[in-house]
Amino acid sequence: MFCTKALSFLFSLSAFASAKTGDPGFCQPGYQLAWVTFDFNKNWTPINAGDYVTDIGFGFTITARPSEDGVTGGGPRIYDSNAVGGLDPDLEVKLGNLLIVQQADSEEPNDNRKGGSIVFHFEEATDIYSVQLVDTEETTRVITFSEAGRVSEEAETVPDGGVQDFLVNKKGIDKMKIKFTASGAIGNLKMCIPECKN
Ligand SMILES: [Ca+2]
Ligand SMILES: [Ca+2]
Repeated sequence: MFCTKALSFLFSLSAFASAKTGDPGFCQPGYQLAWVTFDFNKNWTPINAGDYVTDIGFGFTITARPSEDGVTGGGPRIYDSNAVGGLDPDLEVKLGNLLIVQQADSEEPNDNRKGGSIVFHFEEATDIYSVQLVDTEETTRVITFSEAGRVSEEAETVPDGGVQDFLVNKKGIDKMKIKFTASGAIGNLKMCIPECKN
């Protein structure tokens, strides 16, 4: 399992995230709340718009399963929300890279109008604070799997061009599935990662 020492950038963001969420006590002792984005992998190699990602090295792998009209490159595709003039202006929310389920009839990145699922598979049971949802338009479900079982919750609809942190607030998650009915994207995950032992 990676730890926070190697993640000074995430580390500083995580302090900001804690301050912003006002919940510094969420993680257990020896763990720190980290704001994991999809802009760089663990080796600080930039992740590019249009890439399909399955493992960026932060303690989980990602898979994507499109519903009708979508495609998967194994994992979700990257949409650069800082760009302008992309295929879906609703996703140009200036939050760096977003994860999307790719629509089949577009060569350029575009989230599938008929939705699909993005699933995070955690290497170790992980405490998840929140997941950031963008432009979901219709019903989105956040489904978590842990030793305690499966919990499926409905996230509030995020309007065109909107951004919302969905509060997951659950411990010991093995797997988390975000199920979009229509369009939608994921901006970040706030999760607990261990501090390094010397
Ligand atoms: Ca779209
Ligand atoms: Ca939209």
